[in-house]
Amino acid sequence: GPATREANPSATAADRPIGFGRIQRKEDPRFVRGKGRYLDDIVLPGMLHGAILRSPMAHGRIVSIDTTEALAHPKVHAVVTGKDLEALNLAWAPTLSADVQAVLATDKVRFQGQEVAFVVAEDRYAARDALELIDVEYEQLTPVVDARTALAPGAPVVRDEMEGRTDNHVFDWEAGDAAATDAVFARADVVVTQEVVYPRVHPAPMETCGAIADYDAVDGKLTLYETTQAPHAHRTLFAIVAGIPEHKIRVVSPDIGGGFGNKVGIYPGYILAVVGSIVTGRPVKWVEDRSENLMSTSFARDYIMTGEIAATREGKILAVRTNVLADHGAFNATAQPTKYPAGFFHIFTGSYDLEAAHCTVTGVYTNKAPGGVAYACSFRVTEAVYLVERMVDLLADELGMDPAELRLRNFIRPEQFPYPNKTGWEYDSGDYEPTMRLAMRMAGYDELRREQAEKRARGELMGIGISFFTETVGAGPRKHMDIVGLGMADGAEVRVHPTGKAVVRLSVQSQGQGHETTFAQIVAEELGIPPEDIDVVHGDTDQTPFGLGTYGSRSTPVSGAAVALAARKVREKAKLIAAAMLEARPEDLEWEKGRWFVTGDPTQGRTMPEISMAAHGTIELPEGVDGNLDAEVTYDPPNLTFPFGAYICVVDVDPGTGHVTVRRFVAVDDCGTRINPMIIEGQVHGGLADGVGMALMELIDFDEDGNCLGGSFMDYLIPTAMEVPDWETGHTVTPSPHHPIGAKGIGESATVGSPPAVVNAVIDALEPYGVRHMDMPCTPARVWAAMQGRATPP
Ligand code: PCD
Repeated sequence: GPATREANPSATAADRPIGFGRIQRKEDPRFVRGKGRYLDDIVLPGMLHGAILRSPMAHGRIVSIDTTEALAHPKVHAVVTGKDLEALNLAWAPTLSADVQAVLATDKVRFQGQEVAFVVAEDRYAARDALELIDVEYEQLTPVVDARTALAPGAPVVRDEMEGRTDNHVFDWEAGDAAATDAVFARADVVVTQEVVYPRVHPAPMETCGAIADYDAVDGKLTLYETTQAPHAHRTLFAIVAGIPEHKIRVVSPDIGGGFGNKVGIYPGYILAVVGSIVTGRPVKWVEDRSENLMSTSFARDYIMTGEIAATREGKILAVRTNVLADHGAFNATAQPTKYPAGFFHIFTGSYDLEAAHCTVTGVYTNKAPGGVAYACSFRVTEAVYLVERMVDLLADELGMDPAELRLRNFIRPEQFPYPNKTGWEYDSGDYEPTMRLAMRMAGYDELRREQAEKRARGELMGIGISFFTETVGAGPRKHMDIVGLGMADGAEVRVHPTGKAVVRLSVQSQGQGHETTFAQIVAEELGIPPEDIDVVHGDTDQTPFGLGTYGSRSTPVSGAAVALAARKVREKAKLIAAAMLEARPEDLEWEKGRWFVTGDPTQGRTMPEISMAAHGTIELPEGVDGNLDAEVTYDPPNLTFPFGAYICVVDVDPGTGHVTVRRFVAVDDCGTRINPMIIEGQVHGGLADGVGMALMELIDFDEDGNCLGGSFMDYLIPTAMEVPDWETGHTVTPSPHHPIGAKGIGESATVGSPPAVVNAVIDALEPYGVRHMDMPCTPARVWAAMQGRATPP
């Protein structure tokens, strides 16, 4: 491979860094031994099992539900229907987007797979058997399947239960300056327009969603084990929805087998487990199966985008403009800050210095599953990056320019940061050209173009695709960003025990990305305590400070900052205690990792363990200093962080079958200060595989009756080691100026940045066939159709 490929040595104990660096993951000894404790590993005494009866059709009126036979099943303890929930005022629950969602359908079913009844039984098998004994009579209705026809006059109304509702309109939203953008477009030499579809996909984590509810009727306390990425937010919402006092709810998020945004929302199954436990007086476990996961929880994307890009003949990009039609399914349950119904889509100005930009987004209801989660994406950044990176490639094609050259000419320049873009963001820091040049060097870009020309002459189809992305992650300043009224800040608490070992408690939640290691490394870096001596506690609302949780790559930008600042508070307190111990003035002390010493006399110093023992010991503490070495911080970020990267993908397309092989993939990422390079590489590898999957294989599709065609891994294809190449990763480091340690997020960069690189490569390969654009996924059938000049098949 190329010389720039990053080595992957694991540090030995001797050279293990105290702080940032490549150390092995503290959580892996339990994971690689199969000793992780996931939701389904938890078995409580007397626990019952729940199963959900789901709608077989996309749209239908419920005529009657007969549960008599199911209730007569010897192992069944309870059967709950929408009518029962109505009596408890729980049939509908608020969503994260100020809409409501049916917990169990009462009037109509609005998507295939919707929750209709809940059975609680002795075991999982009996619960499933009893579902078949429930008799539901439906009157089938015409569904709204195509978002493009959802607003047509006379379209069936999905949400006819809402007072005065006569259409399927959810919201209109816009960003940027329409008039200024129109003016720039009017005087541009070149305008390129293209409809670009980001189809419906699904996060599909290895572990599906589930919950165990344990309601204690004696003390009124609810313990809820959940696969959740946001335990504290869930607890508050449960308190509000179920009317259980918040201090009587404990949410425990155990080890999580992948989240990818799928475990942000509160699903009917979670609420039903709670109802089941209250009704039966026993703990109730509910775990969805793969098809339930794919059909009913949290789809992502589903944006139909009409993009326009304006430029001069010489290749100066002037402006971008887009109209988006967003399919939100039957209930508006997307997760994003309240102010932004289209999430952070308005970062679609990309990495380019533009004169103007404008976007409008219209949301519609259809008879499909609700969700619209930020699947490996900071609230629609993925759609935005895909759109702009496709449009730039289309422009390059129109101008007859090399796509790398066009990007290099239009980047925001380093001296322009902090850069206010035309839709209201302030990019914190960036230096794009070196990142792009490194990727081109690693790929051997010019050599690749020569190889491509030779192959084309022989009739072989080779494509080179580029994407350069800028994300906005780490929501958010709380004055601008909230989710259902909860400001987007996060807490952290650091305690140093008398013997100098420490514990750090987090409000955020790992789903596999290694927080137990990296957050220990942040404390280690700040206090000089070895990471193995720092315990990271998360995933239990009784044990951790309040905060909004993990998604949108916000843990490092927000919680990571909270941890660094809490550790710095501890360090300052340690200074006062060390001064007392040394009989020196605090201002005469200097810090080196793990120790305060007297300026000019390094022999006069005290180490952290000495100081922590003294803090809890018998020496007289300075005025105002209490006897511990603890600190707590709730961090409100002043801005988001803006990671970026340059990706180059090389594909070969089989001219006989349309099959695409990703031969090489070069990814150069810049996430500012790097805490653990090994974990970062792992994050990038995972995201790249994810992106190849979306670009080539993954699709949640529907037939004209609204039947979901992606309800199993037989139909919803996700990539394996067979479909992905040996990744070639590199990095540059442009720290965030406002983050205490200069770190930006990395968790989603590769999923965001890679689909356009792959699709651009496929389209580049098809150039001899005159193909300008095709929509994802680039399956053999679709590539073949594009080669024949036919429209994309369904
Ligand atoms: N880091 C470092 N450095 C830097 C940054 C970062 O080191 N500079 C690291 C940290 O610390 C961690 C990781 O890395 O460990 C990541 O981070 P971030 O970026 O901050 O992120 P977070 O928040 O933590 O996480 C989250 C993400 C997301 S969001 C997603 S999708 C995905 C990712 O994460 N998911 C997952 N990754 C992962 N991995 C795994 N394994 N699993 C999972 O599930 Mo969403 O919104 O939810 O859709």
